[in-house]
Amino acid sequence: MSSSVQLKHLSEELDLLEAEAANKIAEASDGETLEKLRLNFLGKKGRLSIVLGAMGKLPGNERPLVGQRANLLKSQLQELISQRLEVLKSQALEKLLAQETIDVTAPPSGIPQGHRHPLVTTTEKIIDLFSGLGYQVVEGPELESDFYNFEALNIPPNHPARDMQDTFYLDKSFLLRTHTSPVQIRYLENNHPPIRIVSPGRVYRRDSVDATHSPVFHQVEVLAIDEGLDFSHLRGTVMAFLKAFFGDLPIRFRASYFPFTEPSAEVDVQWRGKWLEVMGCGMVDPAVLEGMGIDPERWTGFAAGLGVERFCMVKHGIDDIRRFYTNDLRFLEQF
Ligand code: 2NL
Repeated sequence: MSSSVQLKHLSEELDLLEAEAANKIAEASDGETLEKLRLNFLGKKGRLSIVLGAMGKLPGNERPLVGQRANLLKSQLQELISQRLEVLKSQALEKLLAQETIDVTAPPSGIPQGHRHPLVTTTEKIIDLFSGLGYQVVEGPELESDFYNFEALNIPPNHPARDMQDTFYLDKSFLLRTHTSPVQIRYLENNHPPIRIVSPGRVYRRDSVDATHSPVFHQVEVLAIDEGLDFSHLRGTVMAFLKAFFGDLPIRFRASYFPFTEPSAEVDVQWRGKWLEVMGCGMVDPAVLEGMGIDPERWTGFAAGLGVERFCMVKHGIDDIRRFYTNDLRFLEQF
């Protein structure tokens, strides 16, 4: 009787062990916990070993029953543990993959994206059109000497542009350039014709601020010097350029005067029924060429200058030059 009680006792113990182990293995959330469970149930001093040890006290004919059951349980638990380990491994991998996923269809972050200022895009557009005609872009200093800004351009000593009222002087000899022509004079010092250059940049004049004036503004100047250039080349270049920039608007040339060109002209485009002046131009005065050591009997040149702000205002119907400098996003975001 006592042996059957023991047999029953051991069988119950194995039932308990099976239920408990299966539960705990299923609940194990990592490899470390699983290894502890393995030692606890299947290790040398584990609970299954204890049952197997107690088996020795059973009568010989009952031992195989418990032994088979215990061995079966052992391999079942081993199988459960290794299955659980596989599940945990693949869960960890899934988690890692999910973290590394880049959702290319996700909506943008909402961080505002800036863009170029209208004066920059206008300057680039103008430069691109002349680059396409083979002109090289040349830049130079904003701080200039009287020689490059005035003297080399045939601007006489008593000319109003030289007045303290019109030009920002740093001292007797240095000033803030009033146009980008000095860039072209510097280029002529180091390069021989034929020449095709375009010079963009910031220029300074002592104007009071109003809707059409700013003491700092932007200019692009164009200069071509070659054999046989005449006013028709100037006119053809300016017409093609204005058509490419503004579209097919009526264009007219008006005789004008600049100290550095002869003859000179101002150019207007017609927009909404009004003639608007957009640039000045002319044939380079022989005195300017001669001053740069270029023989005016052999070489002739044409030049043109324009204000970037004015170009942009005419093109987009902007009423006030100050819009470009006050950084109002309601204005800037329209471009
Ligand atoms: C205007 C007029 C002009 C030039 C600029 C130039 C440069 C050299 C020699 C001769 Cl190196 N001329 N530049 C010529 C005619 C007009 O600008 O209304 N600018 C806003």
